[in-house]
Amino acid sequence: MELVTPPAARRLRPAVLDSLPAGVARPAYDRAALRVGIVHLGLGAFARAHLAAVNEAALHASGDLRWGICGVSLRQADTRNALVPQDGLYTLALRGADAQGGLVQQAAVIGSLLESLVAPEDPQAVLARIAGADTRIISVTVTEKGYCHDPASGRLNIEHPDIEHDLAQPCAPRSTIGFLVRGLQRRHADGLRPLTLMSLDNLPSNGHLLQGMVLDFAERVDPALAQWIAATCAFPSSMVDRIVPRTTDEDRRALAQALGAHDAWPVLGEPYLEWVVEDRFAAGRPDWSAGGARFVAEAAPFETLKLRMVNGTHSALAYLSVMAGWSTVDQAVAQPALLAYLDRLMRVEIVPTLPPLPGLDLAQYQRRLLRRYANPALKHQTQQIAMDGSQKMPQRLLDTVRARLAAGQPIPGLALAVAGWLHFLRGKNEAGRRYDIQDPMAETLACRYAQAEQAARRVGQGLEGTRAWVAALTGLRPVFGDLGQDPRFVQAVAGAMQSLRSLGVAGALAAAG
Ligand code: CS2
Repeated sequence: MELVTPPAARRLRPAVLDSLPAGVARPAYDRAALRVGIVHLGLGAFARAHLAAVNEAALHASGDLRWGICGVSLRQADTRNALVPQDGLYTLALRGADAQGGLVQQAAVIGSLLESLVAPEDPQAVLARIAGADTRIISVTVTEKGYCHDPASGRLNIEHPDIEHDLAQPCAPRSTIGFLVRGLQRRHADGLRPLTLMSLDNLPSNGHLLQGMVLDFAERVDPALAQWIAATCAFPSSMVDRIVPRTTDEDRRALAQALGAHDAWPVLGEPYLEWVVEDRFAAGRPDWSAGGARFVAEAAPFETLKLRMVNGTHSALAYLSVMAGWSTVDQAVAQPALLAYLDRLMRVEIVPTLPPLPGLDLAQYQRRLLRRYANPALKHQTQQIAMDGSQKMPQRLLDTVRARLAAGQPIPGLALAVAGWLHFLRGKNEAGRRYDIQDPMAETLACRYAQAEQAARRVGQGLEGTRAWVAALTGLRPVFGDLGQDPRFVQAVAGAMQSLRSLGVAGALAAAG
């Protein structure tokens, strides 16, 4: 991302806060007295538009200044480089549209990010923060691939090069799990109190998943450490929901106009926000309910709802749209055939697989979701959602497929979504425009794709050839588990694939209706 360099005098920073336009919210608590109580791994746009925003509301409501955030970037220095001259301040702009389609924007300067670290530059500083006496919560948004796990089974992939490295090298970890366990190891050795490790990523039972991986790694380092973690640290699961598109230079320019100050690293999001989190914390927590969080005993039903309805349809629409050349989500859902497909996919195929959530009106949830997708102010790129499919498919679409097949139910819409992903893997859209497959398993996928082409050539054209092609790709166990061995699945995906190939995306969607 190109950094727009502003005239230094008008850069967003504490000294300009008083001169911002009246409608822009800003920190009203004593920022100088704020202490780091939360270490956040994965300082991307999502965490800054979600956790930090909710935390900001809690700081305002409670005045409890133990809960400042130290943000850690696991790879790049760009966020830290942009935020240091701003003393950690940045703008969150929530964007929607009025009835006429005009932009409606609510901007707030967030102040709870006290420190930004770049892990590869200074892993010791990160470990020291995790092992800090005041640290009570470690939160994590490193995206699906950041866990170095096997997506189908949810278990730590101990052959991952970063995990191998971190098991061998205690002092300078590279992976999220390595940092967590090595940091906890120090806390344990120093006799410090246990803390809470909280995943905010789009993974099913994200707390349990994180706990399983941390314990697996810790067990290999020192069984006594693993025992201490298991007995004393908390791993609440949570469901998080807010659409946060990648910020563009155009967004930065527009925001500079609105603020009268230049923010080099703002975040944009939709006004909608949900956070349902299990109320199991080992060393206290802020009262995030002030910012809209809901504390529950069991988050799993909410996670399943969100992963299948929101993320499942997001991925389905992303692959089909990239192929068809619809570059943003609002543009995609303006296509009547795609909208009708998503409506049916949810109503007919996904909803019957959901666990009961008393009081939830699913028809209303679905209508609201489609309205969120239609938000014209977000310009959410379908290519952005299409990233990392190998890590996303299992919990977003394949678990739903499994649930339906187990109940003997048909899967035409889900099969079209899966076929959409496989089609997307060819690396060029229907107009012949090429794109890169951004996926941690890109090499494996490319190799499988070539094998699938070969397998299809051997069998010949037509549905038989397509079935062989689909069987070769869905035989990839780290993604599909044993689904690739289920002829009902392979058959349904092959049918959808035939339709995509012969009719194109628009034709296949029309035929599906
Ligand atoms: C999206 C999510 O990029 C993606 O894969 O599906 O980031 C989605 O926008 C959020 O989970 C919404 O809460």
